[in-house]
Amino acid sequence: MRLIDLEPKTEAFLADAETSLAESPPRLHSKHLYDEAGSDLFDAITRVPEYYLTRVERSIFETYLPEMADAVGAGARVVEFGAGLGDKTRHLIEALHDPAEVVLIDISKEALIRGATGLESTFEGLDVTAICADYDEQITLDASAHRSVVFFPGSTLGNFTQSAAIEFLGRQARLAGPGGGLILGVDLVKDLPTLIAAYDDAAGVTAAFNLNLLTRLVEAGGQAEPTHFKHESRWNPVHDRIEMHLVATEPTSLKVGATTLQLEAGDSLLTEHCHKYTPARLDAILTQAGWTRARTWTDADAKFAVIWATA
Ligand code: AVI
Repeated sequence: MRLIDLEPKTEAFLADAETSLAESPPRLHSKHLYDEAGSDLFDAITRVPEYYLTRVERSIFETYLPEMADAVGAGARVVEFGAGLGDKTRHLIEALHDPAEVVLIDISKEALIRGATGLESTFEGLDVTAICADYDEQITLDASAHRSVVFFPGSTLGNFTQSAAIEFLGRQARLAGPGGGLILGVDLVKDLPTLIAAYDDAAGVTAAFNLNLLTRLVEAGGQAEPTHFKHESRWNPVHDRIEMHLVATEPTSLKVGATTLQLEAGDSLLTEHCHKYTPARLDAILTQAGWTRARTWTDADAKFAVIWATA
């Protein structure tokens, strides 16, 4: 395994919170949801009945992997954002026709090394490169005779604003180069009760995931009273997205560095965007980023889509 460390800057939570809580509306950024407790809670979210995304995407892969492998073609170089530990990566590599190389990109060196060594031991002879970098980095790969295919499953694109999604996919089009490909998992616009429940499950796992941000803030030295907040998932019809909020249930204050924020009952902190796509909005983003959608695989209820696009 070859490790390339681009030494991404991990932005300190408190410094970032000090700035984002002073914005209007006040925010805590979703990238901070994933400390150790948050990552475990997200794992638990993927198993609650209301959170259909992981289950449905998996079923699409199970059904259409042979078609995806034919679209990708033989001897591809697969480039995955995220540590590649999951079943999705393993199943994709298994299904592909004679894959040449896998390049894993992740901000966490530990997760990256775990993912890369796991893949290497599962697929003997597979060339594995691990790059420690964040999603904002323009990665350049060695020239290769192999077609590069970017793999970005799991609806993670949905957590980017529309402009950030275009920038990210544009960087991946440059990375893949002309003739390169993209396998992208995205969640689709659907009825409101299904969407709201997916982000506000009855067992309260998503609520715990969201509220964990405040616990983290206190542990890191900020001042906040987590019991003065409740979790809420809201639909924003202008941007076709679920927004996760932490809503004050009584007058309360937060203090982080030089920022003091006074909240009345009902005021909220925005913590995450989860965009849902229509084919038209997705195509607009892909086109602006330099991609053309060539195939779309979806489930019987058209809840989720995995798309194949070419650069
Ligand atoms: C990681 N990401 C794709 C999840 C989503 O559905 O947007 C994060 C999440 N937030 C609450 N539940 C799940």
